[in-house]
Amino acid sequence: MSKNNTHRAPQSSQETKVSAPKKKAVGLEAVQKSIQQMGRYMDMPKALKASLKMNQKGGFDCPGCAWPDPEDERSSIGEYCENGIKALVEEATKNRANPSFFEKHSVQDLAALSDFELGKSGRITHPMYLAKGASHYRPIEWKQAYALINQHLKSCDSPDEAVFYTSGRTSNEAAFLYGAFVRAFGTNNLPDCSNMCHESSGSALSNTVGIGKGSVKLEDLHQADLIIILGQNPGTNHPRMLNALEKNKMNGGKIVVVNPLKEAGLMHYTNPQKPFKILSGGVSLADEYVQVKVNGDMGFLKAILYKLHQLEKKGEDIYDKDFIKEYTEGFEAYSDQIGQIDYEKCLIESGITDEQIDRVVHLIQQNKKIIACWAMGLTQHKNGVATIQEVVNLLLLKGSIGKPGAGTCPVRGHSNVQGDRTMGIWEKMPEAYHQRLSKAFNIDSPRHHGYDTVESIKAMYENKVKVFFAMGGNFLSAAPDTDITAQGLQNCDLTVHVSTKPNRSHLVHGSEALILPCRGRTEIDEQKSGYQFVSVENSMGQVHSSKGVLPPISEHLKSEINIVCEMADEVLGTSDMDWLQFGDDYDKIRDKIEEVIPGFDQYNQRIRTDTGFYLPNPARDRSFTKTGKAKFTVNALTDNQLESHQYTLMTLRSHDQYNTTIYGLDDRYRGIKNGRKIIFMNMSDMQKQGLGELDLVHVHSYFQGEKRSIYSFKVVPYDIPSGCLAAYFPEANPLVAINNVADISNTPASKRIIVEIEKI
Ligand SMILES: Nc1nc2c(c(=O)[nH]1)N[C@H]1C(S)=C(S)[C@@H](COP(=O)(O)OP(=O)(O)OC[C@H]3O[C@@H](n4cnc5c(=O)[nH]c(N)nc54)[C@H](O)[C@@H]3O)O[C@H]1N2
Ligand SMILES: Nc1nc2c(c(=O)[nH]1)N[C@H]1C(S)=C(S)[C@@H](COP(=O)(O)OP(=O)(O)OC[C@H]3O[C@@H](n4cnc5c(=O)[nH]c(N)nc54)[C@H](O)[C@@H]3O)O[C@H]1N2
Ligand SMILES: [Mo]
Repeated sequence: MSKNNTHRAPQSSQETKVSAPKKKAVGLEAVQKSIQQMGRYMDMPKALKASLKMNQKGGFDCPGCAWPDPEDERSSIGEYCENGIKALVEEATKNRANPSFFEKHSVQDLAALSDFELGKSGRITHPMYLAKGASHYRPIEWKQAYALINQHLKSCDSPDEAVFYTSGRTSNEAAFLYGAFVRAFGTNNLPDCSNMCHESSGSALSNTVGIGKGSVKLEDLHQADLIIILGQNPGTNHPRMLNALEKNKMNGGKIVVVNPLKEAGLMHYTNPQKPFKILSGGVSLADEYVQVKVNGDMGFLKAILYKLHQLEKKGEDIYDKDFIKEYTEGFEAYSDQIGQIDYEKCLIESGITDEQIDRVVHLIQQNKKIIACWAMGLTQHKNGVATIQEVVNLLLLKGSIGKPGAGTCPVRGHSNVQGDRTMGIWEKMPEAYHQRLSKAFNIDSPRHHGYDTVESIKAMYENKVKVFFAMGGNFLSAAPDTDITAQGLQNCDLTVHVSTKPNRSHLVHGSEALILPCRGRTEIDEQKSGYQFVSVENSMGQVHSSKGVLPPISEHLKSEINIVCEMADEVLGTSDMDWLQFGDDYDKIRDKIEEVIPGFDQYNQRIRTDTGFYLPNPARDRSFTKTGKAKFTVNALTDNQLESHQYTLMTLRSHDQYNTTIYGLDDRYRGIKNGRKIIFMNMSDMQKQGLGELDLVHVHSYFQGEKRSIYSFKVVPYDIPSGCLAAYFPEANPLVAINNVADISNTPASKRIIVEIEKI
């Protein structure tokens, strides 16, 4: 592929500056940055009005991450964080990508903008259409847009020639109806962002404790004796989690952090809402910082488990033997295997010393209520499912699940990604769902599995897909193997994006393309039956309502629900279901959800309470799997050894982005100003390669004999284990080979890319 592909974001031209990484997170500077963002991109009175309703009872759910809100007291000055404000500002911006914007800029022109500039062009105001061979998007009437979609869907030889993607911001109501429409149309091709995110957690947890979601509630974090945080950067990606960690510390809890990077938010937190805390300098978080190598977690966990096994054998009382006996199976096989593990190899794999292993073992030995939190640092690896199963082994040994202050805490990403899955956004929903859906909608829901994200890309690349439809998201930039994904999208006859803001997926399109603009979470949604609210499920399985407060930015916008209803009406016109009724009154959707999805009894009543309700969670009640037992598993130790000129590269988020939406060009906590094409590298590795700060390099990845490259990245010396590198997502995505995926979950292994560095 050439170096100038339009589907790869160009570099911003500003000069990059590097300073020492921060040792503390949040504090007054975060408040300052929030106010700055509001002032720059929004009208201030509107910004303040919206910020006071964010995450409040009766207000709207922050469109950022899925962290839960406190059930009791919520801060009256603002139940949000710096990055929540950035998410709000991004949606409620005063900038507009209106028809004259699209008239002025051809698709080619827009592709020359960086992702940051493209996003800052503002909210999309009208439905837009790119005709075959045309250079510019032009406005189109909604009716014509639906007719075009219908025409293309009808021209498919089979419903499986269409793919329907979902990003995780979509509400329960919209996701449920969308899933129903796609099944009524006749396919299960419902890839979603979760396939690239916590799919490994879902696979590992379903297999071991019988539910693919976490088991803890917010108050459990406050009460835990010990919280182990692996592969997660909450200071940036879930900042309100730091409040929970602060409470835990105040209650005498301990925190172990396992991460190749010493992320500021894991080390020290200054709560911006407590003046006393600001003056006193805040609270230290990590009691033990474990600097594993990238994907060294399996080695680390096995080293710990081996030592616990030895101590138990010596007669120390480490395991919760009653729990193991009553609630688990597979302990013998697990125990045999861990007793024979090569401990020295575990140390080499993890990069951790025997002394530090002993200190962590001591903490685990002393404490009974343990929570493990994790995110992408564990899931996006070839062995991601196995590593998470090993985390579960540790919790099971200590009986640390299904009791207060203990359990599994996969920290979810998008604000409703968990709800979307509950609602049926999955390419392989179980038979019971299909049966109930078929009855509720008078259809014959197709049973054969559909494509997940990676399979969709491959099918598009192989010309097996004619229509690609996306409910939100930025498929091109979020997906692995950017060049292959771009080709796949370009192979389609029609690509359709329901979006709020312009993104690169609009610019790398099928023969024809549509952008359908929708209302966002922050906006008032009025329909025939009056003002509507929607509902979402947070990271801890709590379902609550969300009601917008700002006037929609354009009268031409539709809600995602309206778009699904009107499209369904057009495409399934002959069916005997009245789809339009759902758009008039969202209570009617919730009634259907109650019919189809377990746990939503009296949905319309219970959702109208202040804090909503928790979904049933068998693991929380110690009712595990079909046999009733939780499963110990035997997982192989990793083998991550490389040749001396090779490195393991992880892709991660800066402090100034929301996935592919770039809020700004800085990464404050890591000391980066004005730079996204960055490679973080250990100083000794830089010396070995003859590299100085901000020298330019090309990076080449090698996978199954194929070479992929990214060009002209700047090297930054950083405290990262030797042999490991880090770069930002999505700039480094062209390096992630489409077949470089996690076993079982098929999640792209975007945290372990084997690369070589070429100095230029
Ligand atoms: N502001 C903001 N909030 C967000 C998002 C955002 O982009 N911006 N994205 C949302 C989404 S969709 C998600 S999924 C979450 C993502 O939240 P995170 O998972 O926290 O996001 P990443 O930046 O991918 O960070 C991964 C962390 O794992 C570490 N890591 C990488 N590889 C390894 C490894 O092999 N082992 C260990 N132990 N650690 C490793 C990295 O150093 C980094 O600290 O955040 C959500 N919230
Ligand atoms: N290399 C690498 N790749 C990764 C990751 C990684 O860590 N490394 N992380 C992966 C993860 S965890 C995830 S979740 C995916 C994210 O993948 P996606 O969810 O596909 O990507 P986002 O960047 O969150 O999508 C942003 C777009 O959503 C649209 N949007 C925003 N709000 C709304 C709304 O309310 N409604 C609608 N309809 N549209 C809206 C806007 O147009 C915006 O441009 O990326 C994955 N890709
Ligand atoms: Mo995610």
